[in-house]
Amino acid sequence: MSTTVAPSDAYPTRVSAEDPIAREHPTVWGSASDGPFDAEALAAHEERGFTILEDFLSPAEVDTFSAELGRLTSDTSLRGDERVVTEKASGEVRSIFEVQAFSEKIDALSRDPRLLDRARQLLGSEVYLHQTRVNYMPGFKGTGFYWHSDFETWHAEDGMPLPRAVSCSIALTRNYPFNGGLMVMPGSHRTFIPGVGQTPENNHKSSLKEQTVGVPSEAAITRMAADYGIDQFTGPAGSALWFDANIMHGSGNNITPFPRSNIFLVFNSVENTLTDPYAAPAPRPGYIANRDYTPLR
Ligand code: 6CS
Ligand code: FE
Repeated sequence: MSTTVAPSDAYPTRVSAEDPIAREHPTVWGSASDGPFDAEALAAHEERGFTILEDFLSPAEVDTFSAELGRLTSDTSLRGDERVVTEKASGEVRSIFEVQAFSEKIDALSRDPRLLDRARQLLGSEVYLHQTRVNYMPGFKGTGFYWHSDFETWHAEDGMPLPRAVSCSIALTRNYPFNGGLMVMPGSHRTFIPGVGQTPENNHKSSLKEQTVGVPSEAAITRMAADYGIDQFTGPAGSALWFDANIMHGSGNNITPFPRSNIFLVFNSVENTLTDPYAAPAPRPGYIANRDYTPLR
């Protein structure tokens, strides 16, 4: 069984074989003169596929956004909203998508020059928000995300042509090594691992709780862990992790008393707007894959 792929598909996925594809596109599309990252930082990001900036938000801002997150996760009127994803077991809030629609403060943050200037520099163009979410990984029962490439899903299910998107994950709580912190494989973004298998209808209804389609095999993960190693995003609240759309990443469960909360903003280049899904029966809803490409100001 093989999936016919669109002629312009540089990264065929959800096919019958998991043959790695060498990335033919850059990770950094801009240059040192385009923004706050200097040449050394850009070279490191190109090489590793991620950049950690500590003290990205001030302690006062962390308090502001933490209070905002608390307001959103305790607002029971939001529970019925499809943008609010709950934990399978406990029913607690796990993620809130399109969070800027619920919070003017987070909407303003997405337009803050500290973010916009860096996203534009990394992507070499004007940018818009492909997706936003707050992840609230509660203590004791917080479940993680298995290994995956975001771009593999965004390509297959949202029709994102190229890996010309970057995520910024801002920690609102301290990320310890033990409370479900994000793990990344440095350098893995330069290899695209096709998913095997077909995308079921309305896959997002289950994949946002637990992704099963499009994840790499254990053999591929074993090989990549040997080739690239595993780094963990740890650091104080207020730290920001900028990571390439195609980097292999995942997070473990959180059985500690310490919740792990972050704000997750995905910037896509306005030169990389969505087409039809490359490997799914229908596009995902706009709150997961935004189709308003108006450049962020
Ligand atoms: O499917 C998605 O778009 C989401 N899934 C994961 C596990 N990470 C990226 C993204 O938020
Ligand atoms: Fe992800």
